[in-house]
Amino acid sequence: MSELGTLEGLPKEYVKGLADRNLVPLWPSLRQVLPYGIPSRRTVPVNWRYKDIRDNLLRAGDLTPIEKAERRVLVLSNPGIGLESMQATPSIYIGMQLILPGETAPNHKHSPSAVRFVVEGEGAKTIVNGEVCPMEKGDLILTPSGLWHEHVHTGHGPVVWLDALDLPLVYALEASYCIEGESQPVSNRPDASQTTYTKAGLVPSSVIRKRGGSDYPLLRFPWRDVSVALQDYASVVDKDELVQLAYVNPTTGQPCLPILGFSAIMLRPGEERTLTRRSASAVLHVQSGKGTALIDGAELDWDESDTMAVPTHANVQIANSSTSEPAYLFVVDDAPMQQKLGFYEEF
Ligand code: GTQ
Repeated sequence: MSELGTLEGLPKEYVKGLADRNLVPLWPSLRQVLPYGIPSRRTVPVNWRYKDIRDNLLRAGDLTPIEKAERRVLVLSNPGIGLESMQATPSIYIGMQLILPGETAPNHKHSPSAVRFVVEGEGAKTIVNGEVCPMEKGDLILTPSGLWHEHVHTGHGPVVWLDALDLPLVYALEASYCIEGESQPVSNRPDASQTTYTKAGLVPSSVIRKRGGSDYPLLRFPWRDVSVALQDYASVVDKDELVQLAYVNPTTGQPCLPILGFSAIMLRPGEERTLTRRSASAVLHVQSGKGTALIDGAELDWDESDTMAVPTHANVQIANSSTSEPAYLFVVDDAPMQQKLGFYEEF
């Protein structure tokens, strides 16, 4: 393979003449944007320990009233990309949000899609287009693009959840914006996970007949159901199979949001596993349990409610260090986007 020409190898007045006309030569940068074999990645494997986040988040609760924050969030920023970029991976924004008793994080809607995965506390609710979604530890709540959402807390003690948004992508596309609104009128009916979509394989017949309805029929996935489903699945599959279930739209079977994908992994007691190497980036959040991870050579110890970044194309091994208890991981990835755009790969 021949060496490509450099910028320095070109006459200065030529390069300057190009720049004056808003032109640049490709060949000095070609290998940077199209490296051989594996993409260049700035994202580094990192573990954000909940212990550290929690102390600082509670301190934010003292320092900044909700009225001065709108959303009281500490952002998990990947140091390889740069802290100011607010990217856990190139496409995934992750924040940890605190709401205190009596507070309201006011109603708004925006072009990026978000999900909440509840980390601790009881008594908070997210209202999404009038649907009241209770927030219990491990529950996943969707606030898709363009849907009104506000968070309220009428219980006791702090409530913390993890926010995952496709913000980096939407922002890079100069398409990210928000609209404020009055507090929503709420439905008296419990959320769809308790009423309309209570069992896998059963959906309202009218939805199927009309092939219409909401793009987001199910907004809340209670952890109670997910953990039982993982245990039931683990009890029947071969020991060498990864116990992982994907969160999908119950009327289409497709990923529940367009850009980011969500799934839950159960690691059996003592289980060690190499994950399939993929072109997608990911974030692993520990719902419960403790263990170790080896991500592109970086050794990380993880504990309950920790959160780790997985770069695109990374080699990942994870292990449950308990020999008596399962460990549960919540996974966010950008596979749905990569699949739609036609460059998703598994290696
Ligand atoms: O709760 O609506 O972490 O709008 C970032 C932006 C949370 C939210 C974030 C948001 C929210």
